[in-house]
Amino acid sequence: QISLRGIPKLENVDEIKATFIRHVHADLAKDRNVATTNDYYLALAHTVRDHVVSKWIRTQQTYYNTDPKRVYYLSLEYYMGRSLCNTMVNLGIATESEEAMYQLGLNIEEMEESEEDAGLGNGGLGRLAACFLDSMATLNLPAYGYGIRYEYGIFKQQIRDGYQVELPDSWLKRGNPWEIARPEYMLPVQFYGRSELGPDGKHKWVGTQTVMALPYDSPIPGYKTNTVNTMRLWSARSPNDFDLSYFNHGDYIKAVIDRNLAENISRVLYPNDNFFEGKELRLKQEYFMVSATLQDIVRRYKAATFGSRELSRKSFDLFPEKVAIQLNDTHPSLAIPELMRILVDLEGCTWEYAWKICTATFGYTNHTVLPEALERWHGVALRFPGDHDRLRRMSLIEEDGDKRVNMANLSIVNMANLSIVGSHAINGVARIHTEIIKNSIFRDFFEFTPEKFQNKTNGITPRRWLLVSNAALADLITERIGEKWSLDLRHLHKLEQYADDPDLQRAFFDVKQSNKQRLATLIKEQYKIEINVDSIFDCHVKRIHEYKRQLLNALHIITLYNRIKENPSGDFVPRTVFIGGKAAPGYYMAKMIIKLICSIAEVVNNDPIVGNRLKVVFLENYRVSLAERVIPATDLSEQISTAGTEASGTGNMKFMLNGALTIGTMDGANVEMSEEVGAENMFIFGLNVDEVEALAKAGYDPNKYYHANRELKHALDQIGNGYFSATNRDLFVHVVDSLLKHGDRYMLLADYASYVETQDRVAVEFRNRKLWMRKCILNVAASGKFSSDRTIQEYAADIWKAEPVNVVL
Ligand code: 26R
Repeated sequence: QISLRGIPKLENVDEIKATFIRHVHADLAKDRNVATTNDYYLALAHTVRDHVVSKWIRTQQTYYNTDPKRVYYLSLEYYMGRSLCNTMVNLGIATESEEAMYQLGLNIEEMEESEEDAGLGNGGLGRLAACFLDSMATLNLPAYGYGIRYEYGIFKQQIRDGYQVELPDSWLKRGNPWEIARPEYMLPVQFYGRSELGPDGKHKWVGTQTVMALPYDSPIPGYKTNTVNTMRLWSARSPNDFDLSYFNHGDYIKAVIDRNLAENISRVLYPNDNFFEGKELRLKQEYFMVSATLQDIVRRYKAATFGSRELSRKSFDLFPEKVAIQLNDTHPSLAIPELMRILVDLEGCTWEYAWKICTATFGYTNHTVLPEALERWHGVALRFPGDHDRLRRMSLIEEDGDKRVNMANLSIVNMANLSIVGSHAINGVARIHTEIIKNSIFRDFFEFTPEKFQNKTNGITPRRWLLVSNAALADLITERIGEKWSLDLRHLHKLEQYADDPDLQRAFFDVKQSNKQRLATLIKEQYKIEINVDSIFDCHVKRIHEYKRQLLNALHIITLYNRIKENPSGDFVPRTVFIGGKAAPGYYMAKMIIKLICSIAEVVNNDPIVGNRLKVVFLENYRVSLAERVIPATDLSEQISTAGTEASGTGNMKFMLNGALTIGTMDGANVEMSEEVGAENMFIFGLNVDEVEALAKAGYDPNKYYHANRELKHALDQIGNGYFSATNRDLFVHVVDSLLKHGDRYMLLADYASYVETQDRVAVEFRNRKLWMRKCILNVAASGKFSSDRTIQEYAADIWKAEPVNVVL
């Protein structure tokens, strides 16, 4: 059996065993009678970490000695998931470790399951940052990821009585073996205060409150390379003199207790996805991260010795040649005014010179076009939260007289506009998305500086999303086409020639079937639901949002259910619909959609007439580690956002790489996927962007579709009249109203008929196993474009102008 994870070398296995046992004893002070699975996980993590550190140190030395242009990725989110298996795979010690644990009589999979997800992200944007770190290291780019070490990541979702309940994610409670605190590099961050003109004519920022930023470093090992980069996350710490007034007044206990106030800054990730909430604490998080990071970047720039005879650089002329900073959406874009402040107020540069340096340094990536997601910081709202009267009195447009603009309150900062003017490159994340930002939301800026705008279609790392999560498929591919694909995913094209090969089709089918079996077992254990592994595994997993149209999926489920009820002996292709995702805690409609799906599941799954022909599963607490189980087991990937709303999507790519077929709209990266694989090998449906626009312009009336389509009307009536909520018949009235009475903003009704028709084709084609497997293979073969290695190469060449650095051990 050829395995990309490598053939175990016996001396390495012995070494791993010895180191592992030493860690159980020395770090955990336990023997085999008392050690828990988590202890074993920690011991193995430390063993693997031992293998990383020499490469890590060597990489950082090399960067210091060769002083290359460095890339800084700034993000408020990193959705990393688990590190153990990923680190072993990237270091090439996965098989050895497995063998070592096996020889010790331990179950490595169980140990891996003991690791908490690092859930420091909401969804797409945070997971993209994690994939980019993997690709930057694999491509040997001298790169750093900077962010916040939230004590609590994205909340843990529980479903109680069909409703989402949020619980805190205390992911650090049992320690984090992948981080190292670096108190020696702690930095001060200033808040509040005012600007004063000193006698030297310089402006000084005085009367501030200080919060300390304590860095925690985690290694980011590249795949099949010596490069190990650093992710540096800041944790807020109170300075020793935090509340001097209390110390001075002798209230020592109160002073110590209040240290918490400063440390709240890095307490918790804001769980909003695509919804801007102007909270002061969030703005503090953004500034905290940016200020600490820029101090670090400037320090590193100044300390460089290579290529400059100065021991410490004093001129900033070379700054843009040595530093590229990428802003992951607008969240870190206070970096622009902060670098201006550093250069002008602290370093004595002129405004014009500083501005040149800034624009040459920054790049900005936009990840959404939804207007409610755009960050707009309101000066007054910020200082007086909730004081609506004050806001009205101070509003920009004075209500009386001749409606003059009140200049004193021109204090709304549109962070996207700031990011655009302060950067030399602005990019969208899929071709269609880039066209939309150029033609609509950023049109004025595009007309002003068209040369700044670029497209960088997203990608995913094939390490985590194939090698780690679907080793069986990875091995199968390698058996056929060799192993070059793992470093250059375009090599997958070589599979195309075998699309009709019955042996490969059978092998693909077997891998999928065993992945489905594994997921079914997990579901059985957790929810006591019996799943038919021969049914279509139809998966819709992503954050719950109206624009992602989980509700359209629900309408289809109801339609299938009604058809079975109307024709109980009919011939139906069995289907299991999996829907999973978190709703933002304050997003009422998203939470009601979860409740609706759970209510439909309750009815469908317990109806004896339905049997094993239709099952509905709401996957609780969908997250990176659960995605690694669900995606390899999927037959049909749901990517059904209203055309023009999903910037790119990256789940779509993960499913394609794992041999699922896609039902989707012409939105985001689906467009490019269909271009790569051919529209005939996907299930494309619904209105395209132009048609959505035209319909909106002509006046969209959802009721027209409601009255014209019997099955649609039936499904909506059932939701509205309590068919799925017998104990509270009005429960879902608001859900139906959002479609029929409040305009159906995302045009579900307009796309319903086309969606259902296309789902019917899916069912027919699924029965034709040869045809289905052929399409699966063609999809995998055509997924090479969607490697984040390709994406990162484009960023490096077109935006960062950064070169790889070879690390020699
Ligand atoms: C709180 C507010 C400021 C906020 C807005 C938006 C917080 C978080 C977001 C997340 C958005 C920007 C996001 O995740 N966008 C997704 O980015 C992915 C990576 O580019 C895309 O694939 C996906 O289509 C897009 O929705």
